Amino acid sequence: MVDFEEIKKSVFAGQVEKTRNLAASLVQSGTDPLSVINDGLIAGMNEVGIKFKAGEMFVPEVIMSAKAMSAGVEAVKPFIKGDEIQTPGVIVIGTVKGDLHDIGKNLVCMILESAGFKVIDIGVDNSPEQFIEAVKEHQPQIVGMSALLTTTMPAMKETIDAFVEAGIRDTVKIIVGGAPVSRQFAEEIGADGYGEDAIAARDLCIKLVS
Ligand code: B12
Repeated sequence: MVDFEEIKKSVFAGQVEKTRNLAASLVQSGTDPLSVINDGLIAGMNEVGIKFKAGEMFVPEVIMSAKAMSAGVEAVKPFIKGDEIQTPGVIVIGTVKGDLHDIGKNLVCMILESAGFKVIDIGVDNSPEQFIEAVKEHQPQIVGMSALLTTTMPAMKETIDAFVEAGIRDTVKIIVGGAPVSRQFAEEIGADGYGEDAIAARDLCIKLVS
């Protein structure tokens, strides 16, 4: 049983180099890289979320924790092997209008790439028009939208409505995710799928393209 306490603490404390080194040494000693991400790095970030919500942690500290988490993910990335099965597919993914939270989206991108998908990451704060432009340019099979704020969740529906309006809704599968998003919400707004985490997102995309 691997002890993830130390790496969780270093994410929580925003220790960038320490987190990078701990993540590297865990994978080098044979720990599953996805477990380092989920049980170590994300688990540490979840603690940050709790303290942030309680007003016991502030934005600069949260940003340091986010940086520590990203450094850990970078260290682990080379150890994530592509899936044996070829899963060809293009996905355009971004956060919706008004939402700057990109840590989760970046993780989803990384896991999808490791599964063989071509990922077009359009970044944060995308208007429906920007999603539509990206679809026209890259012709993906899947579009992924991420939202971390309850106030930006409606932008997901607005984007889907804009796809209908632009006549491109049926050309793509639309998937949504982010902490406040649920399967029920995804169904309500007419999305084709919901993924609760990066692994679920990968499995969903494989299912949608096969
Ligand atoms: C880090 C963070 C920030 C950082 C963001 C840095 C960055 N580059 O992303 C900073 C400090 C900038 C920030 C700012 C703000 N934040 Co903030 N933030 C967080 C925090 C602590 C962690 C989010 C995170 O990265 N989680 C870790 C990742 C790995 O998880 P995840 O994003 O959920 O992603 C996973 C899944 O959801 C899924 N997924 C994600 N996207 C997608 C997409 C698809 C298609 C699929 C299938 C799956 C999927 O897979 C991911 C990987 O497993 C959360 C608390 C929390 N616990 O969520 C608050 C939180 C989201 N923030 C919050 C708030 C209020 C804000 C601010 C408004 C604060 C302020 N007053 O300024 C601003 C808004 C900025 C903006 N316009 O977007 C609130 C939102 C409350 C609400 N109900 O809407 C939260 C919940 C904190 C709280 N409890 O109050 N924040």
